[in-house]
Amino acid sequence: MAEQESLEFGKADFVLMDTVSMPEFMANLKLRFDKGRIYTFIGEVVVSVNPYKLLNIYGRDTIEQYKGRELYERPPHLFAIADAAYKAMKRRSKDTCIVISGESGAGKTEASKYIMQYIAAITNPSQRAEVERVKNMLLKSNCVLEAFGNAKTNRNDNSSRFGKYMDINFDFKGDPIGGHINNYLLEKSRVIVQQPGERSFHSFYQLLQGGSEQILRSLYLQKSLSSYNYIHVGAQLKSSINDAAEFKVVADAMKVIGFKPEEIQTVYKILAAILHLAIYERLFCWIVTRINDIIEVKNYDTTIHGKNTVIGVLDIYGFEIFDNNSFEQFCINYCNEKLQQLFIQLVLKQEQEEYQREGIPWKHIDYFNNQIIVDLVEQQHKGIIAILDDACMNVGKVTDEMFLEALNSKLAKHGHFSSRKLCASDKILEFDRDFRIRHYAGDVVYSVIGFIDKNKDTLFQDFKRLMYNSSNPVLKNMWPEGKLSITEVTKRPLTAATLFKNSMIALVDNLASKEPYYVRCIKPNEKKSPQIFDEERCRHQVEYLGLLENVRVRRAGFAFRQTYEKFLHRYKMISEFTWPNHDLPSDKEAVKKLIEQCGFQDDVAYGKTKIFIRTPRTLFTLEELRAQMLVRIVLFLQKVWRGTL
Ligand code: AOV
Ligand code: MG
Repeated sequence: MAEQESLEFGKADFVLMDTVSMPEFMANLKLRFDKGRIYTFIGEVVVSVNPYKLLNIYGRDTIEQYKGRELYERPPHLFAIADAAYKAMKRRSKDTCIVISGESGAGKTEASKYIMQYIAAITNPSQRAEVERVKNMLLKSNCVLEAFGNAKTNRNDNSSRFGKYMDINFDFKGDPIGGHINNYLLEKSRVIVQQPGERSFHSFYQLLQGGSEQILRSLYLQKSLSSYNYIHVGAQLKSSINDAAEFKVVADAMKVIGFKPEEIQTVYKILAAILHLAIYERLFCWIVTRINDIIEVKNYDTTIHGKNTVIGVLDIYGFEIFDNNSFEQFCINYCNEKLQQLFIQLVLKQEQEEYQREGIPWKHIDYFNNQIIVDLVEQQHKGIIAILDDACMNVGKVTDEMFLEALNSKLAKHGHFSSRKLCASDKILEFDRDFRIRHYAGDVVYSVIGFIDKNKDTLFQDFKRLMYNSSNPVLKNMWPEGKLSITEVTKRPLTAATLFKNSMIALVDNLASKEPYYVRCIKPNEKKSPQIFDEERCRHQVEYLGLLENVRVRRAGFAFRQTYEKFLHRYKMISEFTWPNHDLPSDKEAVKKLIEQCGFQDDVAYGKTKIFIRTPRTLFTLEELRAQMLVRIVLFLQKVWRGTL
């Protein structure tokens, strides 16, 4: 258990609660928030409440207190989890990952930055210049990506509008030697449309407000924000202008004036470019690719230097509900369902299944399994994405409303799906333009408007070719498919939703292949206030994050397990019954003998193939005993060698 701070700060680990109940959980969470203790453990999971104020708990002195210490030796902190992931990676050559989840504005991005700062601070003790350079680049990449990928929303002034998974590669010494960033679906529609009170990506404002006169002049830009529609949210004016008719009038006028047909074509292409905003996303992906080119590990020879291991840090857009939810919110919330499913799989499900398999007495702990919602979205042929793709595949004009009808006819009976119908007696008159998903974190109503277009995400091949043929090498680089021939491009590209789904499945597979550490972030209120602990909002998050179930599984469970064979391999020198070899009937019996000799029998359970240890302290003591024995063995061998024995 975590080192106990003074009791006035509440319990540092929820596992220590007197009774596992929601009121007690909430009382502890609130007490700690009020006292500025924003982190609390559930075993190895860190629960974090956004303080909405700067706390003096991330400085060099705090880093020193966590460096190299065991998770439970210090009060709960992000640094404890970062150190645990780092140690696991270094000691056991394990790839690890830190998964940070929580709704929009809960503090994920800030947490990911503190974790990276910690890792940077504790590595490279010998100050190798090359490692310092790599660390600096990894830290700096955050700020570039935030400028281009974050924006003010109504939920968060610095909301991530893309998902980010960053691998940090370490050499055999445990020093960072490079990294790789995967980015997920940027909310590009924000460039043209923002909801009231929201902004476009930070980069636009930064350029206009911060760019020198000279730079702005060279780009034909004015400093005044109000000059640019996309970033100046004006009143939506109703007008009687007939755009379609005007289009023809203007085209004719251009011809008359003497514009060549190809020039007019180019004007339209450029207009299309701006409308499609292909470009902003391309720019963003290009920036990520450029960063990756620079930070990727080069010339690492594993035969000379040993294994190169990885710590992954996942900071993705949090679950969100706006007044108006569209395709992007659908993807973002689906992504959060996938991460919740991973947490359930790894923390709640597999853990309990293992106890059952090993024959450890276990009373099943119930929890809500959101797999049903994941299936609703991603199931082949039947899920929402499949139905959307079907609609997009249809030749002929398919409208968003037709897609909604298809959803309704196929999913009407699904417990987590509904769509409002306007009915007169038994007859359906028309569908409203939205559908509702009962997500694990709450109900969200999505407007279908734009789903088809955003999913198709078509860009004309002519346009791609135009960009590819640009004399500007950067532009050319952003549009590599422009070089494809007509025959090569006739293949139908995957839709945006399917690409996103595939990237989510790959992400989850990747995370599941590593040793995961979790940070579960909670947003204390909707007002961004450091004072308010909105009990209802917090309880809701504790509920849907499954934190109480997490405590229950953890409390009844065991912190550590290992096969008898491996356990003996590591600790057999502790007991004369097992060192150097045992003559007991089985490894299991030998482990029992060793444990009893150390007096830990009340803290362990013996499974069919594995020993289970309840508290980490027992493990630490075993480690200490092992270290003492190793010293004695070495001294003994030295004496033998010197002939002084
Ligand atoms: P998010 O990443 O979870 O939301 P952020 O990490 O951007 O949320 O946090 C939102 C804001 O809360 C930050 O800009 C800070 O003002 C404040 N904050 C968060 N954590 C801390 C902390 N540890 N100390 C002080 N202030 C903090 V989103 O990206 O919207 O899902 O898509
Ligand atoms: Mg964020």
